[in-house]
Amino acid sequence: MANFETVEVNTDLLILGGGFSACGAATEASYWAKKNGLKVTLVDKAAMDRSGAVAMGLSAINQYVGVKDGENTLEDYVRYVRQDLMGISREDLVYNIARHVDSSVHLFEKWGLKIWLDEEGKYVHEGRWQLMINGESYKILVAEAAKNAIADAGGEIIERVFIVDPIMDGNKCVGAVGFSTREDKFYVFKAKAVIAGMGGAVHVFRPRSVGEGFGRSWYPPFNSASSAYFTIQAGAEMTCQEIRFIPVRFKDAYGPVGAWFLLFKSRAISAQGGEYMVVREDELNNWAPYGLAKPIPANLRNYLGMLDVDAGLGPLYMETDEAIQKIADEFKDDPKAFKKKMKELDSEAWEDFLDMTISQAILWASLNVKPDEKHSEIAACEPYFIGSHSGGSGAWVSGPEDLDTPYKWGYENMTTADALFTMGDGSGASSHKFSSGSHAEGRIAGKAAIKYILEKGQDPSVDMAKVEELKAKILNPLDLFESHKDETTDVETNTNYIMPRQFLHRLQKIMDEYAGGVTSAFKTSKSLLERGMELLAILQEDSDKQAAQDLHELMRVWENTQRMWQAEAHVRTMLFREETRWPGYYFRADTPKMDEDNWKCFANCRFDPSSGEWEMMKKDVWAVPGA
Ligand code: SFD
Ligand code: AMP
Repeated sequence: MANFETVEVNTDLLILGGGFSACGAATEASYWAKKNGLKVTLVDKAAMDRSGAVAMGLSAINQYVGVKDGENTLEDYVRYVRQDLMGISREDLVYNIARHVDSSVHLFEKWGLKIWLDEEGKYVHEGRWQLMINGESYKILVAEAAKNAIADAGGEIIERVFIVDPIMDGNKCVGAVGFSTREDKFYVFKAKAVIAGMGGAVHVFRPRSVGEGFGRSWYPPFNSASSAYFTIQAGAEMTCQEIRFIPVRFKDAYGPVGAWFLLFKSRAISAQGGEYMVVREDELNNWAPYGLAKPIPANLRNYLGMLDVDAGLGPLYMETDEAIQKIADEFKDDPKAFKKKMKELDSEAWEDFLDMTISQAILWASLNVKPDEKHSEIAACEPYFIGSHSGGSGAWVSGPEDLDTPYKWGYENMTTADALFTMGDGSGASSHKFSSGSHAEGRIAGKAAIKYILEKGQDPSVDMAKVEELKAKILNPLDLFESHKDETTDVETNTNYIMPRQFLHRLQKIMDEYAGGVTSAFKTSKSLLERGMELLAILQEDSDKQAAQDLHELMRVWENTQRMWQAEAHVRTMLFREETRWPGYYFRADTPKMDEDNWKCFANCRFDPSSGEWEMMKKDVWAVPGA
């Protein structure tokens, strides 16, 4: 076996990930840990300052309820999310996050985040729930606060360690194992409670981008389903694994559309069909009552555009020039003011991407696009697993004790595996939390985990023989490469192993062609999914034949394996739910309609690590009274 030093870390609370939810958890938990003499340890595969989905920054905060200004109520937000997810959301969780999110945003502002203010000093809204920010350094700012809180409470931060598996003691999570991506070190974390905050998943499906652009995607390629894999391997119940998110984005560089639709009030059209969300409005009746909601649910906004593309009326365009002109025209009687407004709008248009998706600004420049002069193509991206946005996938977690929810078992955001909590993209069925809501949910989970440790915490009983087995399994790709690499003239072509990139292409091809990816226009069926399961079973067999030349490739191997488990949970749940509820995300051609009588429920699943069996189950939707 590769000669790796084993580093053992003992702590009270272990936070996995260094992203937005983890920063919330670290900031909150450190406060309570300091008060109670407990230790908090945070582990990130990258460097916290620039890790996770907000690494490049953001140009908006997409969840702010504005309760203090009486603009909106918590029930308003619960209703918005219920409709956008076609009736399927854990309203107790959405309510719980909505009542805390504004305080996280106020903290960000106190820590120095520039939130746009209007002449009266009020926040500038991109939309009803979204605020405009100068957010290029948003992550650095929020990470700094988390780092300070951990240091102040005597905790520790370990960066560049890739977490793979949970350590279980029966149904209790007592730690985690992983390896350094910089040194030959294998890490064993032992803890009284663990919070998985390692984001969602990209590259489970084949991306639209190819060749040297292969790594280009909207959601970050370095979020590889580590949270989902960790909670699945712990035997925790998962939910909404079928609800992938497909964002419509500026084509090829994945620039977001929110600011264009909401702030610039831009129209989206198809070249031959016109404004598809207007022209195809009748289609929305087929998806009542949710199809009749305003705003139109995100998946249906996609679907109406897809119908035009299927009809050969594409490409689709965002009418940026028309939108900017329309706003500036309000100043046309005053040429000086008009010129100033045009300049302002132009810089806002560029800042939107420079703050968040730089490649879109680069593509505009390289294609000589001036958004105030020329419209830009938009397109539906490949599917992502991001429960914090308009998707819903994640683990099934306990709700707040003070609500009459049927789904609470003592500690908020604890999974069905004891002492294992999750948040952000790791927790499911609580969509539309975005960066701010993920931070707030992290705070909820952080405080609840400390409460758990104070009330039920025990010294972790870790079976070191099992840990040795995990070490051997996790380092095996290095051994496999070393023992066979010299048998062929090209180390990447070998009958004894498969390289990470080769494995990734196989996974993505299966998902793209059988599970409703870009190539199959997001359509699938029972037969296609069953065939996909057959091929996934062979892929699973070959997964322990992945080889790694170095630490970087070792990380790539385990990212692949984590993605593969996310893929299986996804396909199993799409097979289980015998209807089409989210056209625009996926369409089951054999069950093309929505079936409110039989399927207005959660489709949950659970992998039993001891038997290796999967269990599928339905759970009722509980509605917040008054929402
Ligand atoms: O509009 C391991 N998001 C937006 N949210 C907003 O509020 N406003 C916006 O404008 C947003 N836009 C946006 C957004 C995301 C992206 C990618 C783009 C644009 C281009 C969504 C938010 O970013 C998102 O909701 C939150 O960041 C989710 O938080 P969280 O904590 O669930 O995930 P994370 O921040 O990605 O952090 C994950 C962390 O885990 C680490 N990690 N560590 C150890 N071992 C492993 N195996 C690990 N695997 C991952 C990562 O390094 C990271 O630290 S808009 O377009 O939607
Ligand atoms: P996006 O840029 O697609 O990530 O969206 C950013 C935010 O704007 C999210 O809160 C979306 O739900 C919202 N959004 C995007 N497009 C629209 C639209 N056409 N109508 C209403 N809300 C939208």
